[in-house]
Amino acid sequence: MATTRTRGKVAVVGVGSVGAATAFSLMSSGVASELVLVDIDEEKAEGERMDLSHGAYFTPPVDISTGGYEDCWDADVVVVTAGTNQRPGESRLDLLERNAGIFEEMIPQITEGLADDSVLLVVTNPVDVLSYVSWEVSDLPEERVIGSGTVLDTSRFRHVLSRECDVDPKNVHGYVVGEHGDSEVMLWSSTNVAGVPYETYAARHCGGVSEEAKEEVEREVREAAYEIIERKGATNYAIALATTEIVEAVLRDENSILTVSTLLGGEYGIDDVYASVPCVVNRDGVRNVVEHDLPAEEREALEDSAGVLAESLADLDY
Ligand code: 6V0
Repeated sequence: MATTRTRGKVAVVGVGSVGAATAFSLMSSGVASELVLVDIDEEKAEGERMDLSHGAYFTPPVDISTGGYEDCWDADVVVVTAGTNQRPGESRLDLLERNAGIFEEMIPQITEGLADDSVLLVVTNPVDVLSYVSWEVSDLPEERVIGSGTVLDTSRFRHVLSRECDVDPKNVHGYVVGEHGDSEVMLWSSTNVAGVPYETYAARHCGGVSEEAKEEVEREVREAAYEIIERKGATNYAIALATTEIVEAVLRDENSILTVSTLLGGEYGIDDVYASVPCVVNRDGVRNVVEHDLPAEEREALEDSAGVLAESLADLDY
């Protein structure tokens, strides 16, 4: 049964460029009735609080404060964007050791007093590995530890295809799965425009799609973050909107299907890694994984991607 509470308290831990944009998005969308901003740089958190508060006149009512990890304990959702970000030319997995150390110290302090129905949403990269680390060091049930995963990449994929076909991205259905990173997999076999298989739609309405064109789409999606970081030093707006979408799915008990990163236990032949696959997301976190019958090529690519993540976990001795 759907809950009646549709707004709630959201804690944002790490209010750098991603955390601040996320707080702004959560506030503008009206999904959060209470926002608490937590950062080791307390002055930065306070500056963001002041700036956001001055816009409260224009948004649905929201109570914004700053605090410490203990102020996350009664939040409905704790969004973690704390850590260091990707430097130009650096892969997400290069960030691994730096951010894993931060998480091992920080997450237990966030979760030691966390309410039984709170959901922990990890955004910091490498998001799949850090979601696993968070789950391991927190003692939370797996369904309540979610990574933002490839929700952003799925949105990028739909955006690129919608541009190619000149249709609203909302009418393009296709998923990016696996690692949020270089080995991610675009599920072309199930991609469609308004229910029409993508290749059929493209052949009928936009001059067809060649294998080279598909590779170009994949390259654009996969390298989007590098291209943006090269130009502005970080990515923040689209991930903030993607994070808001996930928080909404939780707070509004939506049962939305989103490619969040979740602990796989045999689904798609993958076990004991966090990776993104389509999941039903609601007030309890991940309700269930949606299993596609993948063609061999996509299944193998997804298994390879999970293998990359398993190797990273092994490097960290998890
Ligand atoms: P940033 O601007 O450096 O902000 C990070 C913030 O975290 C800073 O304000 C720090 O003071 C703070 N911080 C560091 N350690 C702690 C701690 N222990 N407790 C509380 N706060 C702390 O980085 P930015 O906001 O650009 O990126 C944050 C993370 O998001 C990085 O790991 C990015 O790689 C990642 N992204 C993830 C995406 C995804 O799709 N999952 C997309 C974009 C960025």
